[in-house]
Amino acid sequence: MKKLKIVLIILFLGVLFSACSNQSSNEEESIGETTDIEETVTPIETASDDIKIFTIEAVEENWQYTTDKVTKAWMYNGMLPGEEIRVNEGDEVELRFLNSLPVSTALHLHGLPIVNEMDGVPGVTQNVIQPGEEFIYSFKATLPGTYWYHSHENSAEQLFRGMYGAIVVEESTNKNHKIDQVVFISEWSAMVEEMYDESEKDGGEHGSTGGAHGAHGNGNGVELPHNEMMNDVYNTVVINGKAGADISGFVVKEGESNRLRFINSGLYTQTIVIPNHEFKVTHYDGQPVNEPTVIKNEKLLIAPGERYDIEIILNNAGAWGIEIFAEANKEKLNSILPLVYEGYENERLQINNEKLSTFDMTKYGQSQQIERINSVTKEFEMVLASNDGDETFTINGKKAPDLEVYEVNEGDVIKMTITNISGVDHPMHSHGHFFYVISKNGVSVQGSPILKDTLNVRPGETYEIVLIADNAGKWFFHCHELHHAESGMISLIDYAGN
Ligand SMILES: [Cu+2]
Repeated sequence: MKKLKIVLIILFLGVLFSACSNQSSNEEESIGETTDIEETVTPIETASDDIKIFTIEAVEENWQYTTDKVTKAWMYNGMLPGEEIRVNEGDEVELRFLNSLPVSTALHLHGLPIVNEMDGVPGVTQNVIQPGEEFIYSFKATLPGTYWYHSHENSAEQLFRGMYGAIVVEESTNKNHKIDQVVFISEWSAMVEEMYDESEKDGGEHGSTGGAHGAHGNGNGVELPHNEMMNDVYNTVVINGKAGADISGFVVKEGESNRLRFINSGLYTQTIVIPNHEFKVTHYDGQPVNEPTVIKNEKLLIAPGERYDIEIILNNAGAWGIEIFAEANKEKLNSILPLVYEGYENERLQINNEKLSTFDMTKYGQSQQIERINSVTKEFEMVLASNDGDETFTINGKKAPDLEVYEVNEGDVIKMTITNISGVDHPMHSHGHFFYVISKNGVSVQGSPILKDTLNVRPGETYEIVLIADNAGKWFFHCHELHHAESGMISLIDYAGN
């Protein structure tokens, strides 16, 4: 059985690798870039005292997921998740990045409003950072919120191996929560790790491990689609770098104010179940919800790349377990994050026992007029589809390197209609821009304005979004299921004159 699985994974990864190795070399060609990109970075010597400086080193070290599971990981500053970058609104920030890995990489600052040169996309906004090289990422922390940084090179593998960390920009007001913590959700698989290691031994030639593009075979002529292959190999939920009973939770007191910042850095849409407590969803992708109301008995879905900040009303003392699981693969991908009141530390964790519906952000919070989004100047379509039995994923029938390019002018107000006609979720992430979600399946948003940088478009769904083109450059708009991105599901927002 194991041998069969290995064969399957070779095919699986072969397809991914061949897709991703083709991608970065040809993207440049398709969008008119040369290999060498002129980089303007602040020299270290001129950094003033007013700048908050963080040193981030990408390293290969062992990481202990559980008391008995140690693996070789690629991490930022030897930690999983990587060292948290926590700054105040208005701070000037410098991330001095050093690549001490045996492979090339680059750092994407996910969600943060930044200039194009800091976006960390090799071949588009910067040259890839070779082993031993440094790069300085600088930004002004203008907009409070929950963000994250992660690799944008060979990203399905590099995130899998541990290359992600949080960036928290704290508000100047309303910041004194007793508990304010990031919860990263991800997945791990011994089989996938083994395959990545094998491919390195083969000389690191992605694409050499097998596959031509085509359906995944199981050796008996039976084809397995992408999502079934995924469910076959990913078997461990990782919460803040730990798995199973080693997941570390929260010890709380009744009435304590709290802010839990959930970030999905993995590949699956995950479900979060807050057990037998009321809670509020205060932020989508770091941006505040207008007048969030208290809810109960609702499960929250969080897709790859998304963030949700929540506040739990702590009034039900006991030892509780927050369930976090991937509905598409619950049998293997499930976990418990402890939420334990002081005095209940030795009790057995209880999970939710109430009936749940699914949180609907289109009807949550208080509505509010956003004038700017009414004067639309351009309209685009984004049709998300798959070919070859979910082997390759496309946008408007195109895939990277021959990607869909949305040409815009600075000042445009862009209405984009996004439709998913494939059979799997596509969490679509826009670099350098937030967008307003204005309707879902033809029904206007009823509740709070929804400002996001990552929107999960599920099979059969249609959303209208409005994006204000106020940040010139070349920006990816891609699926954050990174296998899908590597198989081609990437588009580009390209400003005239860039
Ligand atoms: Cu996708």
